[in-house]
Amino acid sequence: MSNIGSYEEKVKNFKWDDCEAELGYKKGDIINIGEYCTDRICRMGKGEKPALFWQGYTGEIKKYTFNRMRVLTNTIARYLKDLGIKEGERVCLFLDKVPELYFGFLGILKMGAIAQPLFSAFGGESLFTRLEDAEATAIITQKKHVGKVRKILNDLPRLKHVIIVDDDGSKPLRQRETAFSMETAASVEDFEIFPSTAETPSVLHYTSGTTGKPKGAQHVHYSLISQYITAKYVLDLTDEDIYWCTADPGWVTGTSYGIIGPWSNGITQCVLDSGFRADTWYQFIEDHKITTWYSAPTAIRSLMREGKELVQQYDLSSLRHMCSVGEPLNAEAVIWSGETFGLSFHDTFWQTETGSIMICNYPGMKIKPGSMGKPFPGITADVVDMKTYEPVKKSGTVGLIAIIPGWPSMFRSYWKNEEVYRSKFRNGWYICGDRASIDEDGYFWFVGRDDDVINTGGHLVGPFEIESALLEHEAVAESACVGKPDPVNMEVVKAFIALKPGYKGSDELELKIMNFIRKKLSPLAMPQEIEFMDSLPKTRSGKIMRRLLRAKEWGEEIGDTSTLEDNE
Ligand code: 6R9
Repeated sequence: MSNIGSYEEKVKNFKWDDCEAELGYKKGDIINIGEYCTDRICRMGKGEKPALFWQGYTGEIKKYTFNRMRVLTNTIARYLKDLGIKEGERVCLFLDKVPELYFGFLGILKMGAIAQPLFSAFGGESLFTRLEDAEATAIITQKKHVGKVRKILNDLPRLKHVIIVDDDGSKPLRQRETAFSMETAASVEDFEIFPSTAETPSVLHYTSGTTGKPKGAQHVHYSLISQYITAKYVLDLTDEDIYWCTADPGWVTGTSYGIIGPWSNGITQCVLDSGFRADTWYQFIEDHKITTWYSAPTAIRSLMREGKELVQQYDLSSLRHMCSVGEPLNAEAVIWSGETFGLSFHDTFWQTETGSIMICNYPGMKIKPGSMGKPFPGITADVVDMKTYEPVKKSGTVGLIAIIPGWPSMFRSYWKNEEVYRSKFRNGWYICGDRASIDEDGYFWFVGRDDDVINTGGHLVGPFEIESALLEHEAVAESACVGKPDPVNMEVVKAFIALKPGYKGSDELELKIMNFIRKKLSPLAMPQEIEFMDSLPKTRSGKIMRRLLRAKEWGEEIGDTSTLEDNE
């Protein structure tokens, strides 16, 4: 029997108050995610239960119990407090998937600051934009990444502390740098946890939009209620499970379901700090006897490419439940996983902004391969007309995915960008910015994004950020970036570029520009293909017609081009 039992029954009887009661929380109480994920689990008698099995890329393994995690998160919290970091200040985590990332996250929350997790693969410019916007006062990083911080430090006067977690003393520290090792620092048994309440800010996750800089979706400690209950009902986590979330905490999946959801449920989880390799992944599942697995379509498609034969070389019989998030999960992937593992991946849909799973497939509920499933109990989701924002009502009609605001983990603002935040709410709905339809059985079917954001392997990249960076290259006069279909990543970035006079397009220049973006932004933002053009198609008002370029890549109808500049 699954945790959720009958989906229909749960929808009928669901109350957020019951979830609060399950967590021993009453309105107005102190609620601190750091405390709930560590101290509370220990108080429940699970102090000696493993919280984390961590495996590094060299094969090194570290194990931590809930009690050890409680003490280490205290130790980090105390260190940050002693440095002078105050409640509400932003502390950035810029680390590989090392234990310090996970415990640092909870330590920051325990002392009342706001955690800002960023991918360690980010280059200087991506890092700078987000640190500057968040006005972070401290960054926690590793030796191997500190070089990127050093380069931008002079332009970040507010960033007072650069904390290096693995400094070996071999080289002198530079300005604002401090060395801290959670393992060798004096253990802090008792820490006075910051008395956060429901609306106290907790996490600031950056996400890309079509225009402007990336936006910081701001969450609060009360998000715990949603993250706890969705981890229980959707991931179906139980006390005996060994859970693996493959996501990096630089992405919201890696915090909501790689930290808060599982640990607030007192679940043992595994972390593999290495890149994707099918054989390493299967070995990891076999070695740790992983039972529940949360991954993404891009990884699943990569596994499919490696074939069934590889799967048969491993004992994966421990697996009992598998979920996916980040992009549409193709029907073929659902069917393949059923045939290959004897279990189907359950698609889940949500966003950085929603903080927790909104629409998904539940254990025990019939899966329609290719469908995102149904709204989580307690969530009212619908598809609304693109102009009137009224529910489309008729099954099969495509519109915008919309949700009634008010669930616990809804973002509370975009950092310093109230206007864009407000623009996301229409006619009493939160508008996700995705298109879908609902069938006669109430299942949601994803159609596509309603904007120009590129979804590459589950990661959203904003065309604007890449185009801005491209303009900094000496040869580039103008550019437009769109998503181009890709069998594994769903989309990859393709850049159309008009060069400055005196430059000629060549393979060499293409490579140079690609590398320029990889270093400045990240490997994900790097265009996989560049097409040089004499000029870019524009509207009469001078806006680059990305839609036209995108349609070309997807072999779609071009649609209305009546406003095209050259189309008189
Ligand atoms: C958790 C996360 C959100 C956007 C979302 C949509 C796409 C996510 C999906 C999906 C189809 C799914 N997306 N899950 N599309 N089917 N199951 O991914 O957050 O990085 O903010 O991305 O990703 O376009 O709006 P985030």
